[in-house]
Amino acid sequence: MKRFFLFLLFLSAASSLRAEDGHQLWLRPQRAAPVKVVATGKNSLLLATARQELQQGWQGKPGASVALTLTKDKTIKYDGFRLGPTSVQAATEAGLLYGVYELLRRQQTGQPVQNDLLNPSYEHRLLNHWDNPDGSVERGYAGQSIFWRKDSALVTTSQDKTRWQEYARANASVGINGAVINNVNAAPQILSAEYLTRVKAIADVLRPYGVKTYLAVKFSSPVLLGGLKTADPLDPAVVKWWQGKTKEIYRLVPDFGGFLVKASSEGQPGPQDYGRTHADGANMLADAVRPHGGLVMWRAFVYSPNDKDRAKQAYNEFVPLDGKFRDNVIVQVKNGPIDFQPREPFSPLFGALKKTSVMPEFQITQEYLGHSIDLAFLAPMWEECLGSDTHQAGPGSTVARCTDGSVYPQKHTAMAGVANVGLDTNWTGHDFAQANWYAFGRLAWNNQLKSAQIADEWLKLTFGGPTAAADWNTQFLTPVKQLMLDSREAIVNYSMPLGLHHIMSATREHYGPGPWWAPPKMRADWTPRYYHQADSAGVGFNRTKTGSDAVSQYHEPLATQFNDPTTCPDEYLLWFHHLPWDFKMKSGNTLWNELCAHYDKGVQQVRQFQKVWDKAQPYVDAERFAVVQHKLRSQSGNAVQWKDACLLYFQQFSRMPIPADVEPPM
Ligand code: GCW
Repeated sequence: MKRFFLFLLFLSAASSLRAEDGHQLWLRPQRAAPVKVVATGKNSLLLATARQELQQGWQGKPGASVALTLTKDKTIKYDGFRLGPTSVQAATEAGLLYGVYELLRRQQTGQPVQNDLLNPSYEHRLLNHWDNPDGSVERGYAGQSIFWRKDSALVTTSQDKTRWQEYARANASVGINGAVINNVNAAPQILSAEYLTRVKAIADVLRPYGVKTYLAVKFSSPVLLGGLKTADPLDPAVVKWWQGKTKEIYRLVPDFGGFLVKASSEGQPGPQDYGRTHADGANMLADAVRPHGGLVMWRAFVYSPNDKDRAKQAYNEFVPLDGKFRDNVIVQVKNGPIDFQPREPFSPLFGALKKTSVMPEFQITQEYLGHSIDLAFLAPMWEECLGSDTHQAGPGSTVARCTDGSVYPQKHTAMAGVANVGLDTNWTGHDFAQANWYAFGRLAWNNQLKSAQIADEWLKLTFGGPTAAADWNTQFLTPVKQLMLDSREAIVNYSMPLGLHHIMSATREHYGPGPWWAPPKMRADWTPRYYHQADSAGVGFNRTKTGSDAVSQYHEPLATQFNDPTTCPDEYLLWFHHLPWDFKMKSGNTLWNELCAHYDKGVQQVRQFQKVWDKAQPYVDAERFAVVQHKLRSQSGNAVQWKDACLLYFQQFSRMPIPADVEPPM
C-alpha cells in the first residue's frame, strides 16, 4: 500500500515535471555557476531583474565578475547594448537587461561573444493580445486569456501575478518591450475605473521586465462609456473626455505606452462615422497622450463591402493622408494587403507612406495557418515580408528598411505581433508555436536575422541543454530545424498555393478548406469566390491593369513585373492574375497540373515531417514528443482534406484530369 502510494507520488511528480517542460518555454532552468554582478546606477527594478537573471543562469567561468554599466556611448541606439564576455554596457537599464539575456543566450547556445554592439531595429516591439474582458481570445488557440476572466476586473490573485511575471520575463528575454493587453475589437468597459484597476495591476507586474502596458480603445468610448452624444474627434467635449480619461490612466500607470486603435474598420466605429478622416481621429488621441509621452498606433486594416478589390482600400485611404499625422502616431500595417494569409505580397503601403511613421503588424497566432494543430514556423513568412524590396526609394528599400528608420526619418519605429498566448500550460497550444513568439521578438529586435538562426537558437534553448545526447546536433537539431524551415511553405502548398488566398473554411473558424462557401446574402468580400474567381475560363483574381489595377499601387519595376503573368513570381501568380487552366507555367506544366502538384507536395511534406518527428523520439521528453506526434497526424489529415477538397472543387471548372503522379482525391 505504502509502495503504491509512493508510486502515485512519483507519477504525479513526474507528470508535473513533464508539463513544466512546455511551460518553461525557451527559458529552461540551468544549473548556474556562481557569478558576481557589479552594477552601476541605483538598484532599480530593471537592474534587480538583470542581476537575478545572471545569478540564475550564469554558464560562464565560476566566480566571474560581470559588469553592468550605464554609458553615454552615442553608438548605442534606444535600449541597445555593447556586449563583452563579462560585461554589458547600455544607455538605459532596459538595455542592460537585454544585454544580460543575450549573454545568457549565447552561453546556452554556444555562440561566441566578442565585443559586439547590438542595437534594436525598432524602438517599440509589441505584442497585441486580442483578449476580451470575458476571458475569451479572438483567434486564440491556446486557451483563455492570461489577463482577463469573467468578472476578474476586481480580483487579482497571486496566481495571476505569477503568470504575468513569467509572461513578462519571456518577453523581455527576446526584447519585447510592450503589450497591448486587450482586443483591437475593443470593449468600451476596458476604460472603466474598475478595469483600469486591473490594468494597473498588470502594468505593475510587467514593469520590472521593461514591458510597457498599452490599451486598445474603442473609438466610440465617449458615447458608450462617457454618455456623450457623439464621438466626433473634432467635438470639444469628445476631446476633453479623452484627455480626462488619459490623465486617469497615467495616474495609475505613469509609464503607460498609449493606445492602439482599430477604427472605421470591419464595422468598428471611427472618425468616418462623423465625416472625419483617419488622421483627424488619430491626431485627437495623439494630442491626448502627448503630454504624458504616449503613442497612438492606428491600424490601416480597412476595407468595405463595396470595394471591387479589398486589397486596394488601405492604400487608397491612407496614402492621401501621408504627412497629416502627428509625430506620435504610428500607422500599423498588416504584412499583406488582405489579411494575414499564408502568403501575400507585401502591403503596398510600406514605403509609400513617406512622411508618416509606419509599423508592420504580423500575426503570431495561426488564424490562417492551422490554429494550434498544424506546425507552422512563421519566421520565414516574416523574413520574406521584411526582405521584400518596395523600390519606393530606389532598389534596396525593403519593408524592413522602410519601417525601421533607415529609409525615412520616422519619429518612432515599431513592430507588432498578434500574440498566440493563452492559459494553456505550454502557453501557445502547440509546443512549436512557442517558436513563433520567440521568433517575433528576435525579428523585432533585429529585422535582418535569418529564420535558420532563429530556429537554431530556439531548438537549442527549448529542447537542448547540457544533458543532450552527443548526437543531438545531427539526429535532432539538423532535421527538426529543416522541418521548421519547410513548415510554412508546406502549408502554403496544401492550402493556398500559387497566390491563392482567402479560400479557407468560414464555418470552422478559418481552419481547413472552404473555396465553395457562399451562403445567400453573405457579403461578397467574405466569401472565398470573391478571391479565387474560378470559372471555366480560369482561376485567380485579376489585379492587373485590365482588372482592379492593384498592381499600380506597387512601385516600378514591381508594377510591370506583377502585371505580366510571364514575369510575375509564381508565388503571387493567382494573386494578380486570372489565368486559363491550361496557362503554360515557367516549369512547362499547365497551370492546372502545377496547382495539383503543389497541393500534392504539401501533403507529402507533412508526411515527411511526421517521419522526421518519429525519429526525434529519443531526444524529446515523452509528453512533448507524443503531443507533437499526435498533432502532426491531425495536420496530415488536414493537408489531405485541403488537397482533395480544393482539387475536386476546382476540377469542376478546369475539367482536366488529376495528373498521374498526384495522389488521387479520396
Ligand atoms: O484577421 C481578421 C480576423 C479578425 C480580426 C481582424 C483584425 C480582431 O479574422 O478576428 O479582428 O482580422 O485584424 O482586426
